[in-house]
Amino acid sequence: MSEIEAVNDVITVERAGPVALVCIDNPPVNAAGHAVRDGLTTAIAALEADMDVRAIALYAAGRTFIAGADIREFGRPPEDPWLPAVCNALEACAKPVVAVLHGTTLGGGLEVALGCHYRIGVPGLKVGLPEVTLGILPGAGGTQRAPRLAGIAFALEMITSGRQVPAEEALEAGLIDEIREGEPRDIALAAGAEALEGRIETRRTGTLEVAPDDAAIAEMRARMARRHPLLFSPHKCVDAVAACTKPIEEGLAIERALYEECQASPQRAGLVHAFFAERAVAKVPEAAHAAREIGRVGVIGAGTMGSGIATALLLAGCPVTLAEVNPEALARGRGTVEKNLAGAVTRGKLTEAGRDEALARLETATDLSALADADLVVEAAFEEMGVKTEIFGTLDRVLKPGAVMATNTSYLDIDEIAAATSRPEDVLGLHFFSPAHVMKLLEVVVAAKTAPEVAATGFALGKTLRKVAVRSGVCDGFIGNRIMQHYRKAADHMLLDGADFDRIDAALEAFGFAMGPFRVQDLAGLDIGWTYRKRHAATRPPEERYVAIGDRLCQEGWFGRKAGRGYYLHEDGDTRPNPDAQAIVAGERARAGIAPRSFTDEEIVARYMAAMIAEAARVVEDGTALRPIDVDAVLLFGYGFPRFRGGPMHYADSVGLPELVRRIEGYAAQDAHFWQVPPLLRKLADEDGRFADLNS
Ligand code: T1G
Repeated sequence: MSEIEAVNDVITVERAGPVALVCIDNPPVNAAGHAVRDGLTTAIAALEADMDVRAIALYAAGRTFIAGADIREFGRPPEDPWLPAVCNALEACAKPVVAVLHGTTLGGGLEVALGCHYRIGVPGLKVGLPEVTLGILPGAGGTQRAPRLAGIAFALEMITSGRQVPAEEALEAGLIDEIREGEPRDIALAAGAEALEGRIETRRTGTLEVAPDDAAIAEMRARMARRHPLLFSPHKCVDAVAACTKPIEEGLAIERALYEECQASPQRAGLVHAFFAERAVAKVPEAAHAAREIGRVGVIGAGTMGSGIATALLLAGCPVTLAEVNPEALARGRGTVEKNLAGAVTRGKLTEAGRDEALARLETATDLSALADADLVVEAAFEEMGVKTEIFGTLDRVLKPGAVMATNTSYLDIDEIAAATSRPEDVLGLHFFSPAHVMKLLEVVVAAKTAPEVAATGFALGKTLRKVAVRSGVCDGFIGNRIMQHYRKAADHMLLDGADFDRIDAALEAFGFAMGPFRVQDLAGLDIGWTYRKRHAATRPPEERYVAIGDRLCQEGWFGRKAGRGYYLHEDGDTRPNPDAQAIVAGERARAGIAPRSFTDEEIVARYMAAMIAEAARVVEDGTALRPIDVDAVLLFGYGFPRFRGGPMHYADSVGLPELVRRIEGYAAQDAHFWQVPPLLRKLADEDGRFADLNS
């Protein structure tokens, strides 16, 4: 007869004769928050003292064993007992302790398991130490115990990459001792008995010898210096693992000191903010509505964007009909999809069989009537209102009732597109980013008449595609491109005033952006911005300062990488500033009567960020974005914003809002039209508030 006793709300102990089963039940992911740590500590102490208990087995309820420390507790004063103490108590326990792992046993969860004396994985288990992705390092013994089981080289790779290791690989590496089919509780019960009978070989990880491997450590130090020159924690991870050849107590003390340095770093705050941003964006008013069923998806337009969207859908398992009126363009589009899928195979993201299945799900058509059975259609045709309204008019006649009609427009008014149909409630924007099968961001643009369940369907599709879907209202450019247009102007102003484009790019890349604004434009094609500027020429306020350098480059046909030249020359994979572009810059400065002045890197970053934050504040203020954290997600996942800085709104909070107001007012002395303090920013600054206050 077994009896179950609750230690607290999240930990229970079940006694089955001499075996005690400790169950962790803290949904959704059994994070090791205070209650889990406290309950485990109490349970272990009680079981150790209980003469009737001779073996202990840990397992968890729900979808996973402990998925790590409770990240929400970061930045607050730690509450006893700490996780390292829990792991040490498990390891020191005089009775054999077995852990049964399932789901995603990550971070502190794996560290708890490493403190136990034997580990069994359920098929499908993944283990990992992803702390580095949060700007920290495994701080509950992971850097000391993982190398004792799996060797220094393996532990280094796992800890510095943060990757999830499948059960089979974990077994081969020695991180777990066996893989066993069954329910975690049943396995725990059986394994507890086997442990006390000596049928499985339990041992304390901390007592194991670790073979020194100075070469692996030196190699990883060099790799981290190359790959992550701006990041803090990857280097500390290597330092911590390097201490594992010392006696365990000494190594643990070094790990702890390094861990605390990481916890105190602003990068940790930025990376944790990014983690929550990725998840917060799903919390939208429409989430309460049931999404419509999506089977076949139609994609209209077989250009780069349409083919990329079709690829993303195929990779996610959706059947796709790619429609394009021009047969040659359609054939090229199919070729692009095939090339994209082949690339996924080369990168190891897709098997050859998976590629064949994906291609079998693809149909093509030159007539929109082929979309009659589609449940959702994404239009990615030419970016012109007349083209879009004609297509939507046709879709209105062809599509079955209840089909969702999405446009991938980047700038056009979706209310106007929706008005071309008799069912505007079924219309929304799904704004993908190029390359659509790679970029994580998806803006779900909810128009004035979009039905809530249609918006919910957009989010459901985002989830299927494993994208970060962010809700945006309708405006020129939606969240991302609207903010981008503004900070690019700030970059153009600096360029005209004397900061060279390569200097601006370099300063922003040193700040952490994946690419500076001029390099990005060369990559995307300078003609995109040109088209946009031409469309807005008629409505541009006369007092707006206009920089025509990009237009001049386009007039020469220098559209960037695809043309071999733009701001930069692109030759054989090599890029260097285009001297002709530099001459155009010099000519425009002279034409405007500007004596070029010098900018420090700091000033370049400060102005660029102030422009970004100002427009972002307006986007929040006018309701285009639901919350500041949505803006952060857009810039992080679609615009190469440095993840360790958390996004522009998080960064603004870290600079201090009164300081930002002062900066913008200072810049306004030269250009009062461009530099205006958004009322929301001023209000928060006056009230000593932060953008983060608006996130909940
Ligand atoms: N702490 C707090 N909340 C967490 C959490 C965590 N560790 N992990 C997930 N959540 C929340 C998440 O915010 C979401 O909440 C819900 O759980 C479901 O998550 C000492 C210090 C486990 C693979 O980094 O990678 O241990 O949005 O939507 O897709 O060395 O969550 O519903 O309100 O992501 O099924 C190391 C982080 C911590 C793992 C599940 N561990 N989590 O993915 O669900 S540091 C991690 C994940 C540490 C020690 C150190 C994933 C998942 P809400 P979800 P999912």
